[in-house]
Amino acid sequence: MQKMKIGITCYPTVGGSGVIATELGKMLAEKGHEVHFITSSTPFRLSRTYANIFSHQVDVNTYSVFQYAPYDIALATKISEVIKNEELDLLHVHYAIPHAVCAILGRDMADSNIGIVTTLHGTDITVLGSDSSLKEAIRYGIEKSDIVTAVSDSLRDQTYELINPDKMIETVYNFVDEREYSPQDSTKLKLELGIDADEKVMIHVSNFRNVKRVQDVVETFSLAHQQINCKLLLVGDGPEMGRIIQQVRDLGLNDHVRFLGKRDGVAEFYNISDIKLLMSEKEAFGLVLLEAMACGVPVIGTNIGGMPEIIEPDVNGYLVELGDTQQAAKYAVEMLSNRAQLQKLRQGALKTVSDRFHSSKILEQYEGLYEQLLNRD
Ligand code: GMT
Repeated sequence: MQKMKIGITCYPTVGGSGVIATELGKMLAEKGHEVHFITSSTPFRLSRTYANIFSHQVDVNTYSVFQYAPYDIALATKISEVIKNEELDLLHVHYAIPHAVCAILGRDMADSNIGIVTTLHGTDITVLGSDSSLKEAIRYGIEKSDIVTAVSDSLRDQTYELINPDKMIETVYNFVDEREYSPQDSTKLKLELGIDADEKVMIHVSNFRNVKRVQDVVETFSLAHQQINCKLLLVGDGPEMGRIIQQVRDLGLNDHVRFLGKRDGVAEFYNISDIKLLMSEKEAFGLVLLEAMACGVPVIGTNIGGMPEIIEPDVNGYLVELGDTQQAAKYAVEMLSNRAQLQKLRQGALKTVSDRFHSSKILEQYEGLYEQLLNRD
């Protein structure tokens, strides 16, 4: 495998797309490639120092004439500078808007012909793709990229439906760093959270946006809790939090729900959990499902977006229709009250991650695409 100089642009501080981009950059660096992040700030997951990872920060001019600071122009300019100064071999941008368009402009400004890989992550298509002020720019970004990937077949198909681009889109799934997400004994943390060692735990991790339907998670927990002694961990924060706090209060569940806020390392919380709940109405992939499964936690998710590509019913969890909290609670009670079944699903979850979504496999897929670009005529 030839060593490459790879530029990566992503949203550095929020969301699954930034996590995937940063983890990918770290793994590429560990394989000996030189990685250049071109972002508005240092990616938050880039905690360790790597000799072959460089961070190029975009400075945005805030001159008073501008009603809106021209971030996109500044990003394109920085991309063009880095292409020239660092002699990049290729660019990999995550999230279509504005990153794909900025990469194309930056390449043009640098008078370069390096390849551009664009990865679509979800809301860049499923939410922004129906906005008439962005749709044509998204199509342009996709069509002018050299290679386009989507994080699930579902997102690929939705992109064709919504944007109708004349471009082949390849699926490359999400992955996790198995060194961080793996089964570990975290009983001490469980006791510190006031949960008995033998008490069952459900977990939900998200940015508490409307699409995550956290109210359905709480409703499912409430129904299951009527039949089985258990606790719910809510990790993350976002616009719906106030509503969720009120819902928990109204249901009289304050003593049984732990609000843990935004956390960097969530592996320990998965390691004290028995079931992961993700009841979203849109989810291109659901990276948090993989994080849970890699810790041996089976999942209950909605039959939407990329989730059916990950959740195999009765193997690593269960699927329910959107909003069907009765069925979700039924599955949860069955899982929590049948030790052998829960153990089988735990093993199934671990096997799914290592067989189908192992980081080494996904990394190879991306490297294969990069090589295609480097070796084209
Ligand atoms: O909405 C989010 O969850 C954040 C968003 C992002 O772009 O940062 O996540 C999307 O990308 C993740 C990584 O590829 C996927 O695992 C998520 O499913 C996807 N979110 C949605 O489609 C809602």
